[in-house]
Amino acid sequence: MEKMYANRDIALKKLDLERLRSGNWYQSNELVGMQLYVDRFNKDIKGLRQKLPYFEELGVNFLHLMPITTRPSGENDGGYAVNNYHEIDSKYGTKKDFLDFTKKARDNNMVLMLDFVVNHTSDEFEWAKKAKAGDPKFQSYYYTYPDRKIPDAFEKTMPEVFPESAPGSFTYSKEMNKWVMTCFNTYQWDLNYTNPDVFIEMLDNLVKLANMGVDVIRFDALAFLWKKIGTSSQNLPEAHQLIALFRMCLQAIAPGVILLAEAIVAPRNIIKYFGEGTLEGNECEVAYNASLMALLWNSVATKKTALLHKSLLEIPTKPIDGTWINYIRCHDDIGLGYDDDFIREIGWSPAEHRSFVLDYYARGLEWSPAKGLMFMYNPKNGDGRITGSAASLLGLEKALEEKNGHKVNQAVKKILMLHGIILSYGGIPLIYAGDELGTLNDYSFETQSDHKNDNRWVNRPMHDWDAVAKLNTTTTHSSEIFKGLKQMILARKKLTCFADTHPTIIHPSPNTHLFVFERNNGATKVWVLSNFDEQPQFLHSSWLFSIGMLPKNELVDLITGNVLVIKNNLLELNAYQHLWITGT
Ligand code: OTU
Repeated sequence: MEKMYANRDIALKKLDLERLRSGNWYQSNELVGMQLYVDRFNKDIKGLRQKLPYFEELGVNFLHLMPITTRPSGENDGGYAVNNYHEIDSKYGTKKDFLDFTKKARDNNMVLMLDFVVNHTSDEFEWAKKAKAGDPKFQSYYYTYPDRKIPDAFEKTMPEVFPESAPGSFTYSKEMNKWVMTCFNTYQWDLNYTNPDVFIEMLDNLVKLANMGVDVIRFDALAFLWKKIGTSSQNLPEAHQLIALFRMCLQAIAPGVILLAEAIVAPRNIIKYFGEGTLEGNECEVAYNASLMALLWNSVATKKTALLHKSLLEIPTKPIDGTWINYIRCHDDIGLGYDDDFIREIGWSPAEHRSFVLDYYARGLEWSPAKGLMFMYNPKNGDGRITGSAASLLGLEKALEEKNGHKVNQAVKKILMLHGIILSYGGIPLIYAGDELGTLNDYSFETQSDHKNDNRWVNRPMHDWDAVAKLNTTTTHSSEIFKGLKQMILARKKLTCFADTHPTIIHPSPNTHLFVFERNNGATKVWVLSNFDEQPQFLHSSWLFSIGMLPKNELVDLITGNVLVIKNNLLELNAYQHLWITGT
């Protein structure tokens, strides 16, 4: 660790100190993120650099770049099969291009997030190659077995991640004449952390990434770090210990760098990756709010907010020093990660309800406005996940096909409403590149040999620079979404009560179509209201009194600046309306 610290650039050490002194910088209301594929956005790292003004115009100052290091040439899971943790793949540019970019980003106060694929390497990684060549030292870096005895024992209780394209959790390697654990794709070999050498080597890789000038490190698939026969091999206590240990070492070397937990697991398990108050110790500062994401899609499909309210109120709250990444869509699928007990408590049957949500988004049914695809359907238990771009899932693609202006308008409102929620709910909002333009599904993956087995590519579009070029000259759905987002981002940055140092108070509303929460820093109070229904919905002034929104001289929507009128004791929200209300 001493050597690793010595290799850290002086400029980064200064930034570490500044950040330590400024408290929890990652909880600021001024942060607004965007996630993108460098090659699909604007070709390469240099191309990305040219587009810095684009981010500035929208108000984005936090970038999550999808993997850019070397990877196998065919299928590589979008770079999540890594050949090396710090060599930049030539299709993105050179190491120098990347270092220059991180410096430029620092100068522009742009925060950078990159992945650390901590659970597995590709089967072309240096260690995997040595293992294939028969070196026992490197075979022990992975879970390798001469026969099916132990793999069979593991597989009895291990859920399959990609049951359609990569069934089972082991792959036979003919070079080694052994079975190797592959929880994800067959070409992604799981690292064996029961071997302490693996931790030491991976710590070195982690620090090298931090020392390139990355501010936030996304721990990919971290729930899988420890495997044990007879368990699901996810969320095990030893996985938490390893994460806490990575964090402790990183804190000593690069205390300004923080970790993001990519734990797309059950709501009650996600918050464990903050690690606060546990024996294992502190883990990640940030976690994906996968529960909120999945619940929002549920509310869109059902037009109701009961499950959302119940879950948000009953899931234990995150620790005060932690924060969320709030998002609607990312490069992956949407899993129906709801707590079955909560579904039952509101009077629905979990299996039937999930089946309805899949019907709504992914079965191409005529009554649904959504156009999504089914991902990894498992007929054995009816489990399936959903892929598709935000715009297509929210009805824009169908509305455009039908040339139905009213429906286009409704889809635009839904897109803005969901983004309004992630921009005001406590945490870092992460916009998925393309969604700021309402980009539709991209079906070209179906004809590409290295993508056709994985329909998540339907929601990994090329950036639509033609739409961008027209933003200021023509009114289109793209320009409306972009403008609407820009307006909300601007308002967010002015509202210190939106910083995640202040609580998010959920107010389960008597109207089952509405979602209401309050942000409050003592001085300013803002009530965020969303109507998930396609009909107007109302709130009675007596309820507005009960949550403190009345009496006031005037109620103002901070997004548009409009004054709101209460008529006959009722506040009306029109279809998919989204408001940030303050009283004066
Ligand atoms: C992550 O996601 C990445 O986000 C995916 O793009 C990768 O394919 C995968 O890891 C392997 O590197 O299976 O469908 O939390 O949901 O870790 C997404 C469990 C995934 C998984 C999650 C994983």
